[in-house]
Amino acid sequence: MLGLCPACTDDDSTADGGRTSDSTGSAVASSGSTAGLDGTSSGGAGTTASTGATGRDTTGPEPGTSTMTSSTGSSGTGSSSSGDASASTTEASGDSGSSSDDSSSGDTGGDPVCVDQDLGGALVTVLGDTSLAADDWDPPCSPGQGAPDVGHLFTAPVDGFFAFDTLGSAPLDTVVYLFGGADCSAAVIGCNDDVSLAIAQSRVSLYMQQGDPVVVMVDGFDATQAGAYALDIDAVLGPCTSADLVAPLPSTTVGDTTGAQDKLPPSCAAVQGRDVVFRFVAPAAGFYRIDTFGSSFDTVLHARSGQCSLHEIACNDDTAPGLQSELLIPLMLGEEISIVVDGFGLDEAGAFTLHIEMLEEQRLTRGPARAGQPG
Ligand SMILES: [Ca+2]
Ligand SMILES: [Ca+2]
Ligand SMILES: [Ca+2]
Ligand SMILES: [Ca+2]
Repeated sequence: MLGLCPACTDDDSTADGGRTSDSTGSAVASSGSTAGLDGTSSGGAGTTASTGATGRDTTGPEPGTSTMTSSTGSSGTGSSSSGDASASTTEASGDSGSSSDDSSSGDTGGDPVCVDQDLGGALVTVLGDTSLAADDWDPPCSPGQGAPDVGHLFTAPVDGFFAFDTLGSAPLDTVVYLFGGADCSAAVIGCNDDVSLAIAQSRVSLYMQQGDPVVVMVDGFDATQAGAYALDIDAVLGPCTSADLVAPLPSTTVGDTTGAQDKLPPSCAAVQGRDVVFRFVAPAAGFYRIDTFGSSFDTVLHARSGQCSLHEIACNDDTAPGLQSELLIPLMLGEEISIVVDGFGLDEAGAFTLHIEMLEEQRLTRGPARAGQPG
């Protein structure tokens, strides 16, 4: 979509749907997919991949693999134990309940099971075991296939950032991915294999609005990876942005990410990093330069359309000569974006300086068209 984002694809495999699922790979939406569930925005990721094929396991001896819409039938089978809102630990799917259903159905060619467990809006740690489940889905961000997987339906109890991680699942090498709807016919909107080079567990975070559903799939890296897992659901409740950046431009804003939480992942750098999110509304149509030059740490800058939507419009880790970051973005008059000042890893945090200026005022209707934007 937008140019001027040289680093965005460097590190794609760590943060983003890597489109590695074989023949049906077209289902993965193309934008930075570890993203927010903002129904109001024009974000491309959530809606473009409507085939429902994403993540569907096509390797097994499944008959009729072309009927991707079959997930409506399978979701919800034996899985409606909605948790309550208090944070706690819940024993999931262990022996009796849902996940044993799919172990009997999946391998023998039945419909793939999407939702093994309905968590409601509970911020819990789910303890489960993928070895009791079947291999129903393939992760779109890792090459591994053949591992059994367990799906969890989660519905945002309020607006906020939600993180889903399996960090407590060692030694299981997990992959976590999110279907952006109440069942697996929805597009995959986020996927992570490894949190870092040293950690084989996974974490995906996104902004959700109250009532937004998501299916959190816990999968293994490959066919050898099955066993006990801990899926932790955490939240930073509240609005998408912490402050507005307002004209006049150029503007300089100082802040500090030291005490901030990790809310949104960039597509072009480490999955985890403490961040501060600003709202910006373009005062005129033109090209804008946004940078963190002068900041005290290794920054990452990324921007989403609207209120922390799925649609990442730009991402940059380093712009020479240092480790700070720069974005160049064309914006329409009145266009709203969320600017994320992030760090390269959780240890990279501190005082930052954020500059915004408009480089060139233009009639963007005659310039490069923005995907998904009215012309
Ligand atoms: Ca699987
Ligand atoms: Ca992994
Ligand atoms: Ca972050
Ligand atoms: Ca950097």
